[in-house]
Amino acid sequence: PDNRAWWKESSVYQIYPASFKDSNGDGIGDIPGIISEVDYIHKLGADVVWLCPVYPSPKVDMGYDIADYIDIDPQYGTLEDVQKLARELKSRGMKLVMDLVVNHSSDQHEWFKQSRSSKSSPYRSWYHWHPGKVVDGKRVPPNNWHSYFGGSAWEWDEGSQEYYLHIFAKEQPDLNWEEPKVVTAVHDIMRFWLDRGVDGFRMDVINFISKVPGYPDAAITDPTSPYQDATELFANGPRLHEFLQGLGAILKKYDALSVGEMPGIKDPKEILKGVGFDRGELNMMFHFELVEIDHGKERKFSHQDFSLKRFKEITEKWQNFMYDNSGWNAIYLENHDQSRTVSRWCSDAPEHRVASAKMLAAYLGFQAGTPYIYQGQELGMINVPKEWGMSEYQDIECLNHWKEVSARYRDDPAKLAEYRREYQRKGRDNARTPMQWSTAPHAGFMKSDGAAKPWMKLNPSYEFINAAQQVDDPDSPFSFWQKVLSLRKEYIDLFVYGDFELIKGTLEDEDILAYRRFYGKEEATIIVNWSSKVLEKTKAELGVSGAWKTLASSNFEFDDASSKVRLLPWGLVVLFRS
Ligand code: TEU
Ligand code: CA
Repeated sequence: PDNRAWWKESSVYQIYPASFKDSNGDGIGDIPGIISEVDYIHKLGADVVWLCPVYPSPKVDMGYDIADYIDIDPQYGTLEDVQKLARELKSRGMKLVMDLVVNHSSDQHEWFKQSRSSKSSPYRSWYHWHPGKVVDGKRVPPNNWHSYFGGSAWEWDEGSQEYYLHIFAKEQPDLNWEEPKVVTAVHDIMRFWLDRGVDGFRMDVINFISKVPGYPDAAITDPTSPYQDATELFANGPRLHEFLQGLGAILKKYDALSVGEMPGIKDPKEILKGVGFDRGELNMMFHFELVEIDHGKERKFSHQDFSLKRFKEITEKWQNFMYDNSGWNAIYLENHDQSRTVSRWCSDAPEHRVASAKMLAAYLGFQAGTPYIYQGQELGMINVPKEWGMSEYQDIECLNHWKEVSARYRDDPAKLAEYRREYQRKGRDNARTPMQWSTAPHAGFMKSDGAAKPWMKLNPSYEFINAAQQVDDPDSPFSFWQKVLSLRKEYIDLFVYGDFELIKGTLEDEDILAYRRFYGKEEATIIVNWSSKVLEKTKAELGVSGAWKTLASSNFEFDDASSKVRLLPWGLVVLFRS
C-alpha cells in the first residue's frame, strides 16, 4: 500500500562540479576531486550523488548548454572518471545521478550546427525554426515570448534567414520534440549513461519540452516590455505526458531514479500525472512555489517580503497533494540556482547562523519526499558579502539582467542599488562560490602552490564556515544534518512513508512552524522557531502535551513536567512517541 521504492528512502547530495573540489590546481573543480571526497558525502549520510552537467560545453550557462551529450568535458575529466566515481559510490552502497538537459542543447552541438546550415538540412526539424512575421514592412519574431535570460525568445539566423526559438540564452536553442528523431536521440542518450553505471537523471526543465502548436502570443503581463512571459504556453504542453511516458519506459527497465525540474506549474493536479506512482512517467519533481515566495512584481530580482504563513501553506499543499495521490515530492530549498537559505530567509548574523542552519534542516529533513541537499548547505554556507562589486558576479542570468536595467535606469541610482541588493539576496552566484573545506589557502578547494586561482571568488566566510571545523563537532550544522539523515533511516515508516499535517494551533503564527508525521501508532512532532525572538508557548498550543521522547533539538527547552515550552532564537525540537 505504501508503494515502497529505493528512491523514496534515499537522500540526495547535489554537486556543482566546477565548485566542489579541484584536483589538478587549475582552479576548476573536477571529477577526480569529487572522487577524493566521496567519503565525506558518505559520512554525511547521503545515498545518492546528483552531478550537475559535466559534458563538453562552451559554458555560456555553466554546462546547461551541452555540445555533446555522450562525453565528458576535459575540464572535468574523462568518461573513465565518471565510471570510477560510479564504482566508488557503489562500493559504499551509494548511487550516481546525472543531469539530463534535453529541452535545449548548446548552439555548438553538432545537431544545431547542421540544423542551421540550411533550410534543407536533415537536422532542420530538430529545432524550432520560423520565418517570423512582417509588421509595417519590417521583419519581427513570430511571437512576443521573452527569454528567461533577457530579450526575445527568438534569434534571427542570418545564414539561413529564419528565427530559432530559445527559451533560455540564444546559445541554448530549444530542441523540437515534435521531430521523432529527437525523441529517439534522447532515449539513446539515456541508455548510454544507464549502461555505464549511472542510476538515474535529474531532468532540466523537463516540463518545457512540448510547446503549444502554432506558437501563439503570450498574454501581456508586463506592459513596459515588448516581450512577455510565455511559461503557460510550454510549461505543460499538449504532448508532455506522452513524452514523459517514453522516458519512463526506459527508466523503469533500469529501476532508475528520475526527478523532473518543473518550473511554472502551480496546479498540482496537472503535474501529478507526471509523478503519479502508476503512470510510468517520472518518480518525483521539483516545484518552484517555495523558492519563488520572495519574488516580487518584476519576478526574481524585485523585492517581496518573506511570509512564514504563506510558506507553511505551500509546504502543506504539496505534502498533502502528493500523499493523497500516490505522487512523490523532491524536497529542497537550495540548489545551484538558489541562494543560501540561512541568509535568504533566516539570519546569517554570527550569533544566529548555526541555529538557523539546523532549524532549516529540521524543517526540510523530516517531511515526506526525497530530500535534496546542495553542497555547502550541510555546513550552513551563507550568501556572498554585500560589499561585492558586479565584477565578482559571473552568472548569465544576473549579468544579462544587470545589462538591461543599467541601461534602462541609467538616471536612477536608487533603483539600480535596489537591484544590486536583490542579486546579493537571490542571485544564483550565491550558490556557486567554491566549497569551503577548511581554513587552508583557497579554503582547501584547490592546491595553493601554483599561480591559478579558483574560477569564482571564494566567499570569505570560509574562515569560520568550513567542513574541517564541522565534521567532528557534535554541535555543527554538518552533525545535525547527519542526525536528520540517520533518523530518516531509523524511522523509515514514519519519516519516509508517514502522513503529514501542520499543527492546528500554529497555522496563523508568523514565527512558528510546526508539523506532525504519523504512521500507525508512531508519531513525531517537529517544531521550529522561524525568528530571532525568544518565544514561550503552551504545550497544548503546539499539540505536544503529555510525554514525548526528544529525538533532536537545538535552542529549545522542553520538559515533560511543565505545561510550557521555550523556543530560543531559531530553535527546533523533534519529538517522538508511539
Ligand atoms: O533552471 C530552470 C529555470 O527555470 C531557471 O531559469 C530558474 O528559473 C532560474 O535559475 C531562476 O532564476 C534550469 C537549470 O537549473 C539552470 O541552471 C539553467 O540555467 C536552466 O535550466 C537552463 O538550462
Ligand atoms: Ca581542475
